[in-house]
Amino acid sequence: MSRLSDATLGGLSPRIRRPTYDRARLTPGIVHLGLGAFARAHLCEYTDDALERGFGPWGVVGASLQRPDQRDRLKPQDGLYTFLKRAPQGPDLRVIGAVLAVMVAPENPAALVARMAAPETRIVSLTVTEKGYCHDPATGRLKQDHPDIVHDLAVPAAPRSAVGLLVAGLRARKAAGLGPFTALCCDNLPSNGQVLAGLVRDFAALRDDGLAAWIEANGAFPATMVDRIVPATTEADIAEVEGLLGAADAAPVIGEPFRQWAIEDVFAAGRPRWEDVGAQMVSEVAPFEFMKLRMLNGAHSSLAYLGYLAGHETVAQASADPVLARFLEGLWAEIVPTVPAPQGVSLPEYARDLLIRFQNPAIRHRTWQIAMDGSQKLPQRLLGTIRARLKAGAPVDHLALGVAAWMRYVTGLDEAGAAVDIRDPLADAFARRLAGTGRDAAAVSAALLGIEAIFGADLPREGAFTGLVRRHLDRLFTGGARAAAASLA
Ligand code: CS2
Repeated sequence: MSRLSDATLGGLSPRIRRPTYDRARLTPGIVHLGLGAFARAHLCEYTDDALERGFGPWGVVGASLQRPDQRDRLKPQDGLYTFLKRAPQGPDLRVIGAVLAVMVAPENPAALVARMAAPETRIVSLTVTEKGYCHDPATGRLKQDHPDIVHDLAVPAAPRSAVGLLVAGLRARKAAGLGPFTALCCDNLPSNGQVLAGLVRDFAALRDDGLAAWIEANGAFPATMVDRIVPATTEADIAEVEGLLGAADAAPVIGEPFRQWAIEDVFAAGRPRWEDVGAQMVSEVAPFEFMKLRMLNGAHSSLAYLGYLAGHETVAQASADPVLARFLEGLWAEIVPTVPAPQGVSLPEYARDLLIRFQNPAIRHRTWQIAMDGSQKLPQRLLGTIRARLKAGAPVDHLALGVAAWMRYVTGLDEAGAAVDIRDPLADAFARRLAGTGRDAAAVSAALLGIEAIFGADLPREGAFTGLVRRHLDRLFTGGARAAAASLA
């Protein structure tokens, strides 16, 4: 079987959609940090669509900040890869051509900085996940003692962190007399543009104020809301794509048909016409972001912990469990009053559509995958909503069960007594704090509520909330996740 590449593209079945623009003429205008599955199924697909509608200098150079795998898979394919959309009625395949090359930051950080500083680079976009910003999730501020930040301040020519790389790229542009690129955050953080601007400013100021002031005056950090469910690609997906494509592809991405992208229209040096292909260019991203982070991601995380504990491997299975589906309805009823509806959107309809997306039987999104990095996700997904509800004197029963399920999960044993593979930058802190607490709901909840980077200084003092978390946790320990969820109905 031949491998997908520029040379073999013409030999694919004519039924398979592929770039109609001339890839040989495509030049790099976007550097994307963190070229994982999500970016390739989202920003890169929108950009591919935009290139088809109106060709322009918007090729994507991806950068991996850690491992070389993605480059190793995509290089023999000239950056081409398949996007397999999984709808309940069947799969749909296309080849995406927007990615020109992939760089591996640790192999040659200077080359990546030079690429960001090249005159033709107009946008540096990011999907580095929540923990990739080296910030304190409760406050959104730079963690100056984060090992990568400490390193990047000591060795500024060879940055490791996304923020260190952005600042090095901006510094090189200033030195060359160029204007800045737009830094486009595409991660699920609240006020993501503003947060990234603050992190870049704080880091730049730690080195020299001139640069921070230049960035402040000239830089652009649009806020965005990104949405598409993109589970990790599996070996079975790779084999299926090969059969459908008639060529080998080591790097396909899998996703749902739905996609959404709301972007604050403040760019420093131009952008593709993403609005021609479905992106929403808006002046205010906040309503979209609240809706998505609180309703989609808040429900996703709560369902991931409860579902995992209840023995459901995927979101589709968990959300088809009648007890957990009812829990989701109750959870959304608590969230909706805290969300200002974006213009023209009905939040109850949005919730109904979310349930249908979660239940898409063709998408195998593992509860374990979503359960990862809870310490970085809980603040914007559940805790902000809880604060808003408490302030309004409104009940938080379902939201608090989501938090308690996370606590139950990070105790490290599932309901059958098997070890849970906990992936979280704070995993060591959990283990330290939980030592000796056993299945004592009061001790476990007190130990975890004391993590200020997650809960802030305020939430542990909210008796109504902490009491509920403790009672839910007790039910989770004694009766399990389904019984705890059923007790809310
Ligand atoms: C998920 C998200 O992994 C997770 O934590 O909640 O990645 C989710 O699938 C996307 O945000 C959907 O847009």
